[in-house]
Amino acid sequence: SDAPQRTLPLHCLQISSFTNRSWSRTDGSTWLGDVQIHTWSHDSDIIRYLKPWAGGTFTDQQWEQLQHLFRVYRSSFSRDMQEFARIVQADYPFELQLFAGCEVHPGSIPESFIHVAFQGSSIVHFQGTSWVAVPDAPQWVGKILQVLNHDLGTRATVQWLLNDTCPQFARGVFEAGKSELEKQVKPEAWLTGARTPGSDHLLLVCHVSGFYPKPAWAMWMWGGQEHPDTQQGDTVPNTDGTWYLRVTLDVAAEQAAGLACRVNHSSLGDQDIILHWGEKDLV
Ligand code: J81
Repeated sequence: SDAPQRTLPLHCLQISSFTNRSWSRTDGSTWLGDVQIHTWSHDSDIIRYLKPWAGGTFTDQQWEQLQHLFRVYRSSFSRDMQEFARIVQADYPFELQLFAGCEVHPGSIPESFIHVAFQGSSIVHFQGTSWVAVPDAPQWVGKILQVLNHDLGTRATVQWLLNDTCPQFARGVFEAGKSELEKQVKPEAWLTGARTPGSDHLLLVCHVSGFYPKPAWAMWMWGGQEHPDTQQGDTVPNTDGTWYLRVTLDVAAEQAAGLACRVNHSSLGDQDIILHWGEKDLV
């Protein structure tokens, strides 16, 4: 169909820890939106699928070619970074993080990127056809850029990975995993409350758990109005790929009666969950 094709960003994370001149480890993962699809451990020669559809629409041969490229890359990376560390006299231990990926927007060109961080701060990224330093990068980064940009073969490969491989792979893997990625899982919700020691206040907690996708809304309600003192928690992952959220409210004990928690999520349509506070919820 001609309908705009929705996709999700494809992200690759690499963490490389350099302990001393002769020892380092590199671990990697790939994500489609908030779903992890690959893991690549330091002690493994292969990039492992975490989902049966993690190969997307690539053929076995295409995937084997990529695996080979990344195996060469991983060992070259460790060697080259040790050499750079020697050139700029970096102190050990140090940590390098690579964040790379692409997002395919319907009807416009894909956006791809690679960012490199040293000791947690961004230093270098790939732009157009070459490596460039971030504006506030330390002075020594200049020396390394000269060497990096001298390697035309790697620059060509990076452009190919960013401009062709990544968008093609992202589209394919989204297509292959579509039913799982677009699943809707309803939340469960429950209330707990505890007396705040040394006062006549209650801390009420509305728990919302097991939902997918991530966006969810929960609020303490009083007389049909959103209670302005509601404290929003962060939405955090459960271990099974679903999400958990809680909202809390600190109230005087005598005001607790009549409070309710209201929950909305895409899986519920307009059937919000409404839970009324009661003494039974005290723990
Ligand atoms: C302490 C210093 C911190 C500095 C941080 C700098 C960030 C560096 C980012 N660069 C890289 O990640 C590339 C590292 C590997 C690269 O340098 C090459 O060694 C490697 C092998 O290249 C050689 O063989 C290639 C064919 O296999 C070509 O012939 C090339 O010309 C030749 O030099 N390059 C690759 O493996 C290419 C794939 C790169 C994929 C990068 C993804 C991030």
